[in-house]
Amino acid sequence: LKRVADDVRTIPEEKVPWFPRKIRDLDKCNLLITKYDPDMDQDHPGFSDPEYRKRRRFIAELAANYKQGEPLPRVEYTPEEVATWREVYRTLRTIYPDVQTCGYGEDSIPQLRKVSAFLKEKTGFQLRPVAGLLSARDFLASLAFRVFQCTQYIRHASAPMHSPEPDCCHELLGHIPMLADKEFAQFSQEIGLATLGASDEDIERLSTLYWFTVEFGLCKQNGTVKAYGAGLLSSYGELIYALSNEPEYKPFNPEETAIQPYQDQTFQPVYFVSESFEDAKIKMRRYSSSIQRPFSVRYDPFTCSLEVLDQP
Ligand code: TIH
Ligand code: FE2
Repeated sequence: LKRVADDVRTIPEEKVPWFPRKIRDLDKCNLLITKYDPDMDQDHPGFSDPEYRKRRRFIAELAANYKQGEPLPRVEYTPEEVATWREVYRTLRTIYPDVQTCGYGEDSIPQLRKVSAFLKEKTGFQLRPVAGLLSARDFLASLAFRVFQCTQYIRHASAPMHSPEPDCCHELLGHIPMLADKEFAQFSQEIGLATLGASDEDIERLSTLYWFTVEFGLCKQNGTVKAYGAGLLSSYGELIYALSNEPEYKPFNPEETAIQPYQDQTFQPVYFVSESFEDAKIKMRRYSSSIQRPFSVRYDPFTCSLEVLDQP
């Protein structure tokens, strides 16, 4: 009887793609996408700058060697890198409240170790270094563990106001302030949990939803449309554009948003506006629970691992 029962149990599980179950498994969530790699992409602002490319390889190496639980690597930024940061920071500072914590300053790029400790106290999120753009499946899976895979290199000095790929300006000025918010942290983790073991099609839809919320989301607050997406908060160029009334605006509705084509070379042609952040959260939760999986997952914060329960 036991054998029969075991066989029955293994059938549906075979079709489920592998996913991390313990926080240590995130060491295996490291599939990089070479899309905007400065070594591969001729349109990358750093493509014809051998010094920049060498530096990127050095910082990528730090991330590639990292294992979960180790202290985060420290990067001694060069004066040129600090100058790029200063330009981005100063421009954004004109529109944001002052952030005088964990090493942020005009002349200093904060170290991930300090920022991660700060986040951990605020919302339980922590950082791990990543060498570049990750596959959506691996990137989103880490959110289920309240781990944010964070780049540590900086954008090329020739294009400070918009970068086609994530860099530490984007992470530190776009994502970190949002991840320090409890509601937003919860929202992010829930997207991550929904992706675990999901089909490629569901991953595609969930990463599109992530794109139009966490990265490029707009929402109303006291009747005014505001940006909360990290891709807007870190790009002065796109932020101004997104709030200019020039692009198209659509109401956030997960079924529709999930299938909206998007591109990452330049500004978005369309943005999705939520009635409130709370509303986005409720709608997203409803959408996630409609995804069919032969099991359900619950994150256990005491053991930093997942409880996987068979669906009755
Ligand atoms: N375009 C953003 C910036 O310039 O800060 C970075 C990115 C966000 C999402 C994808 S790339
Ligand atoms: Fe991002």
